[in-house]
Amino acid sequence: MARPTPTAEEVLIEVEAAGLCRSDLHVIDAGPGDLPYRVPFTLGHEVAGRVVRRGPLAVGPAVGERVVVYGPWGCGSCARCAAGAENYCDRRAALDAERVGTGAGLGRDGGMADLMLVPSGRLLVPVGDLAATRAAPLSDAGLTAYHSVATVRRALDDTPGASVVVLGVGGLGHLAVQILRATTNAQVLAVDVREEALALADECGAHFGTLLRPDTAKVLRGRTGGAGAAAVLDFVGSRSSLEPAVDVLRVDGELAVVGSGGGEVLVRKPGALPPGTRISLPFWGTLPELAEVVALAGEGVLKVKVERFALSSATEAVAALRSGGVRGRAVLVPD
Ligand code: FEH
Ligand code: ZN
Ligand code: ZN
Repeated sequence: MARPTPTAEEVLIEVEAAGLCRSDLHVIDAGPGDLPYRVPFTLGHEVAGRVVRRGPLAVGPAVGERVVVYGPWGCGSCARCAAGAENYCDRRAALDAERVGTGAGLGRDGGMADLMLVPSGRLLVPVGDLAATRAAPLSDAGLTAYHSVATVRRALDDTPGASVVVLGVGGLGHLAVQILRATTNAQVLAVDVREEALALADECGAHFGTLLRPDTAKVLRGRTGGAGAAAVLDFVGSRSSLEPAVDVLRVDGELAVVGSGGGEVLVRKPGALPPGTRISLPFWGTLPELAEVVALAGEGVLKVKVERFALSSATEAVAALRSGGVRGRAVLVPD
């Protein structure tokens, strides 16, 4: 591959690791015109690497520094982007209409490659000597989990003896369990369809884990003394996960639908949702939050469970993720 030359603010990264996400599967499976992206482009929106060359106007980490790439690339100048919340760029719709892509590996060439151009050094967070395979997942799985916890934090902090349910203990869920244990006093209740995922939840500090069954909401409510969960983080977002999510919610609780499983929640009064329910659809996270996630990992508080694949085995990794056979996060490493 010819070595791209960074211009203006651009920075060239030598990729050391790129995580594989369920959103990559959505991109791979999308039909023509389904996504606001021009094709072809290289996937990989969860990237760690080393700065190897900077454009003449580049800011941020110097050549030689090891970094993770903040993946949601907004307009860079609206109020949200200026505050480091490019995940919620106010010009997203306009950018999508121009088909300029959502970010690294999402309409723009990403990190499933040896080299990757980043539009600006403002999108890079130094990772010190964190191993690349454990750093890369922080930029998406870790950041999204952290932002999701931040979204429901008020319900957890305002409710003495609060319980929080984590639905789906995969690449994001296992990190959410660790973040909840490290940053809240809530009782963490984990749910998954795989025994090995519940074992991972236990390793990550969950107080209780149960397989998804018809009576899951009743089982979980029983662990809360009958009050229900002050917050539910649904990293699956399917019909089968959202049903127990709604049924286990406490009055005045918070439901964060993080997974893109295509499930639906009927918002109606009167209806199944308890009074006071707040629903959010957290997306990725902010640049300041990414720095906080990297700091937690650097302190040894956040440990990513990784399944490593050579970049040349990317199709094997995709198949493993599709079949539910990945424990933790799949990470691709250039050959
Ligand atoms: C990225 C692009 C579009 C939808 C969802 C995502 C997430 O994987 C980012 O965390
Ligand atoms: Zn992702
Ligand atoms: Zn913007």
